[in-house]
Amino acid sequence: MDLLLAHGYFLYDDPHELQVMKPYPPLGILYISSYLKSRGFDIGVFDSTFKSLSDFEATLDREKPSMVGIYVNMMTKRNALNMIQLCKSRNIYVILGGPDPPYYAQEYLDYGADIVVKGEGELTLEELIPHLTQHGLTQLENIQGIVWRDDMGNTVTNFPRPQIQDLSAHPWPDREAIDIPEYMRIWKENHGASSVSVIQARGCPYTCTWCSHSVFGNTHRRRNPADAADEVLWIKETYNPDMLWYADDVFTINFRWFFQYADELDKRGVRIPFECISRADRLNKKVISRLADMGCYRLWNGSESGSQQVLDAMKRKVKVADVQAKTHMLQEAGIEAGMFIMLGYHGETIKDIEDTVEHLKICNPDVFLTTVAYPIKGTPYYAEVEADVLRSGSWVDNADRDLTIAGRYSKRFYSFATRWMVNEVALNRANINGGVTRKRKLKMWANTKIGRLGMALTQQQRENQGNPVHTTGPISNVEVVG
Ligand code: B12
Ligand code: SF4
Repeated sequence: MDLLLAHGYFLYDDPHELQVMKPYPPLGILYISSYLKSRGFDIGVFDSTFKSLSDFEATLDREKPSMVGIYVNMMTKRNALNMIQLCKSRNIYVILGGPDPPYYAQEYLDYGADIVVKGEGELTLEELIPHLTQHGLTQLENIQGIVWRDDMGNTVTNFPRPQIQDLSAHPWPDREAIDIPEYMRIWKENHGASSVSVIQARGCPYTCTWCSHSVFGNTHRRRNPADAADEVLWIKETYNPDMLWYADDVFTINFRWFFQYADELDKRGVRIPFECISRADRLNKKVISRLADMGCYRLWNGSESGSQQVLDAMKRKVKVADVQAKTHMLQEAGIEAGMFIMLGYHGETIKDIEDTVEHLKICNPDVFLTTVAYPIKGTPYYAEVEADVLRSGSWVDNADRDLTIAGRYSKRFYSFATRWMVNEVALNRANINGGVTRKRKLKMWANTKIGRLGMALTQQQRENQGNPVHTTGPISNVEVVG
């Protein structure tokens, strides 16, 4: 085997993911696998999703790869660090890729990784594998897109690698290397319908300050619509899932492409219900109606805040009123409206949170998820709050999602704010849509009061203590389903 590709998402070890139970395979390593196989390499894939760290260890001992490539994002970092150690204790070269390593290359190299790849992995690994086989970790200076250590122990960042020009010239992700039916089974068992993911474009040119662009930069490249539709036809013929999940950052970003793609699906007679993400400004009546024809049953809109001031500070480039209008338009077309809400962004006031609650009540989404803002290294948001970023413990022990910011409201404050928001919106929804018992409504009402009271008390505590350094941190995502 030339290379074993792996990732560190262990579903059964993650209590939060076990509650959600919506696993998708890591498309990045599957793209890399199919490309490298098409170039004649012998590639293995360790899909950690349904496995454990000891399964990984056993795979290393059985397959004895000379190189292991690991996908790392901030959520899987801790597991990836353990995997690095297991590889290094067996003298295996470790190459890292994905969104987290580029801005922490030094730290990952210190931890034992041999090479960090920035950006897309396909072309870099195609060059790196034969190089490592022939020259080991020497003479790496001409390989674009990597960070490595020279003989003197200096960290060297090579020139970036140009991005893949024609995504459709590359093979589809290597789904056959992993157990897609098991993903579908888990979905069906937990949600009544099986789902398969697909991605038709890479990168997003928008500027939301907290969003990580560490892999694709600010570029946007689309696959050709016929090739994209062929893959979906193949998915239907091979797996016949009940649903699709488009992992694209903004699925309807380019209207011309979107309508051509919809036509290509029609030509092939493919209509699989799907879920996707977009933005209010990339939706209109015609797009929404076509989405509905195509089988879109839920569209997620990164709404983030009901305060225009906060949205502008985030450089989100959307208007609150537009989000409200498009949410209603989606629902009128029979598409469920999902919303992502972010609390605790830099400069957000209580009035902004109140505006967000009002905004949610006006939108009346079918489902919304909340997150407390956290700064991801490499983003403009991180740069803005960097001086106040607090890390409890060492880099090894926590990820960017655990970072806290001095001077913010406390974690408890946001926990109460979320309680208030979720129940206030649910109560409003119950009043509009009906079908909720009086007892249940009373409970929601009580929770709105507890939430608001908690906010006031935690705020008061902060003021009584002379506004000392308080920190925010992540709270679990809350889902409200109508
Ligand atoms: C779809 C998606 C999800 C989905 C499903 C995830 C899945 N398994 O498919 C859901 C909604 C569940 C999700 C959840 C979250 N996500 Co998400 N997600 C994405 C999204 C939009 C697409 C992922 C994808 O399929 N990309 C397509 C493939 C082709 O790209 P890729 O994976 O990056 O792979 C390429 C390179 O990275 C590289 N590469 C990859 N692996 C390797 C390995 C080696 C060895 C090498 C050399 C190279 C290499 O080559 C690949 C091909 O060119 C990305 C953004 C994006 N556009 O990538 C965010 C993204 C990965 N998510 C992100 C975040 C923050 C989250 C959450 C934490 C959000 C939250 N608040 O809860 C959760 C965490 C969930 C978890 N447990 O991991 C961040 C990660 C930031 C970071 N620094 O880690 C991203 C980058 C979004 C962003 N722009 O900020 N996510
Ligand atoms: S949050 Fe969405 S729209 Fe904004 S930059 Fe990121 S991917 Fe693009």
